[in-house]
Amino acid sequence: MYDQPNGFYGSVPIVAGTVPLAVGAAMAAKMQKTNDIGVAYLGDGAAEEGVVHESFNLAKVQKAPVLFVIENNLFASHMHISLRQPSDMVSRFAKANEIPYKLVDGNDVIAVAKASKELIDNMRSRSGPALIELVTYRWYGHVDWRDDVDVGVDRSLDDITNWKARDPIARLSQAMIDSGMWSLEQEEIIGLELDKKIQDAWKQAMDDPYPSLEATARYVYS
Ligand SMILES: Cc1ncc(C[n+]2csc(CCOP(=O)(O)OP(=O)(O)O)c2C)c(N)n1
Ligand SMILES: [Mg+2]
Repeated sequence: MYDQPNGFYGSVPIVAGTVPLAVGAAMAAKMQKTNDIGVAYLGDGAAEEGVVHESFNLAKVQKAPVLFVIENNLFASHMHISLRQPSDMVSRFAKANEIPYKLVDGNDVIAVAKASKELIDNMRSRSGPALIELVTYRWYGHVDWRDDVDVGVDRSLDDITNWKARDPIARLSQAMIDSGMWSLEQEEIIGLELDKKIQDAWKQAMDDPYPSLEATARYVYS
């Protein structure tokens, strides 16, 4: 997927493949003297790809205004980070490249917003990359909606239960209710609206006919 007018330079199935694209976007913004920045979202598994380290290095030496957002959910496919890396802290690679970074509770929406804003404000004033590591947890298997599905995932039910208690959406909602910005009734209404949207989309997907044979090649060749 790609949406240039909205500044979305692509999502691809190749893990880490979009990280250098974000550095390129940041370089373009810098050369064109816009106030834009590049943002790359990647996982703890993606941080094991060579191109990510080349991207960190290039962004640093070129002072590219790019924010690397690492969603460290402790798993890559079905393997826990302890089986793959000598440390569970991915932001150590920022240190290695002398890139300013923050390590944040990734299940705390407000903390993530505050830390990101600080890094981005600094980035805009002095240029150059920054990195934010969001510590979170993969609830589900790699390719399914159940949490016990991936062969090889060896984790305790306690872990999943404890992490589910830190659900970022529930925590944000509770914080908003506590501060009087939001109510349980409003949450219920939104929940019902979303349920209906999902049910309608599901029904349409199940009821619509399959695409025609010609449609498969449309937009593939020009
Ligand atoms: C270059 C490449 N190698 C392997 C894969 C298969 N693969 C898909 S997702 C994934 C794990 C990614 O883990 P992480 O970056 O931590 O992302 P998460 O799914 O945990 O958010 C792998 C190995 C791939 N898509 N691309
Ligand atoms: Mg991961």
